[in-house]
Amino acid sequence: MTDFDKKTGASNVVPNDLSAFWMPFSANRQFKKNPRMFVGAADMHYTTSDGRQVLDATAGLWCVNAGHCRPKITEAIQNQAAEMDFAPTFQIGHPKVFDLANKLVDLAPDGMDHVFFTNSGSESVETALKIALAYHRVKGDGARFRLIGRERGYHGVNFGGISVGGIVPNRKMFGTLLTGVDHLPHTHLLEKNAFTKGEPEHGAYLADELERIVGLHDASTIAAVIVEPVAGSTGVLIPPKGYLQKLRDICTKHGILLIFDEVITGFGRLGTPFASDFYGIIPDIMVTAKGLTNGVIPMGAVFVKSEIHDAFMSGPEHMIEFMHGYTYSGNPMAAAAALGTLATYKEEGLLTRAAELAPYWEEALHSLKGAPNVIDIRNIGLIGAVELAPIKGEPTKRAFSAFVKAFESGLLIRTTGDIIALSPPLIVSKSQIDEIVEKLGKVLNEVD
Ligand code: PXG
Repeated sequence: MTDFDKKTGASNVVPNDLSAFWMPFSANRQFKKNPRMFVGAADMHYTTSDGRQVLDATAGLWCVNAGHCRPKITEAIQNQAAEMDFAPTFQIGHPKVFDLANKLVDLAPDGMDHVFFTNSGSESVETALKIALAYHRVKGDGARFRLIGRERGYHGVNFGGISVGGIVPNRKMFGTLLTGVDHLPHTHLLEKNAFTKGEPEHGAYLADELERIVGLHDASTIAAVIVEPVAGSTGVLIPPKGYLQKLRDICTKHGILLIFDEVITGFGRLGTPFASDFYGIIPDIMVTAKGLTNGVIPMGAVFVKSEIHDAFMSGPEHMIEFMHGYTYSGNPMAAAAALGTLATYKEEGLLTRAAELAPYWEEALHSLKGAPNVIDIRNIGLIGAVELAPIKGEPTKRAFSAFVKAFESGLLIRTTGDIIALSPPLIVSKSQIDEIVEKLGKVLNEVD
């Protein structure tokens, strides 16, 4: 590809030396021997550096919910860059961030009337955990310091998030982590629930483990429970029927805050604005990022119930109520991108589109049952997963080969362990769903 930009110095020519960039969550040496580069994107497709089209079955990294390079969002960013590049939000404001906050709380479940801005899912998680701890303290209940996560949970990569998270390789290298953390068991019951369409039947009882944890530590020491309503990163674990309601009931009973990490489920992934709407369960704090700006400018948002926000609003009025925030919390470029994104979602009905497509998606995906090495297929909303049997002694290798083969055949999938995760942009058409499944089927037949 060509296009050297004289003004910025940026180039779409693939550089000869790839060594300087230490790539995140990547097999750096493997990649640099045989790089895969995207240089363009539009709607459902990426363009590679060798000029091929790749169908995006992962919405980038679960974030490009409206599809790529959508005009309203592009225009919003372009205009904002020319109008006002940056403005602080510490002790000063700019109108778009207030407008955005109002629009977001209108979209959020009832009672979640306040929003705190961050720049990523990881920062949203840290913010939510800090709000939970500080909330109990401002209420005079500061002995509630414990945080409860779940095995296989993913809550980003910062210290709070990996402490409550439950993905072992993300934790084991990093020392003592936060103290006072405990974990619920994960909900993956492969023997009982394999090939379930939608919500699995078995496993609601696993929420009762929270009662055991409360019994062990005493409720008066527990600040919050954090879970992903649908666990994404670990390989798509869908909550068993009744499980989330049980968690909600146990938290309410013991005065423990329930935090839903909706970084991947937020903004239409399940066919409702949030998973909370899908399951009819309102948490106390809701963590979001990704789809908030269509992934275009980094931004996260933490929603809280009024009673939590209001508990902080005491003391002298000139005092800062919550000692927390990021330089870029609610910055103008991100706010503009989010407003453009929300407008696009609204105009195109994207926050409910997954509900219309879900039955078609489900049938298409489950047609892969019987393909070589497939030990489970699961789906909910516009999320899907195909779990493969690992190669003996070489975990992750089979799925990674599938990823590389899929890329070569013009399909972008995500893999984690030996699980293939799918989450196409919410603009996907039925024929593109067919294409995803057909291409994936071929790949599954080709990998060893
Ligand atoms: N919480 C959840 C539930 C997430 O899925 C984060 C927090 C952290 O967000 P940031 O913006 O800090 O990355 C995430 C991120 C994958 C994949 O392939 C998932 C994420 C990120 C990258 C890849 O499943 N989720």
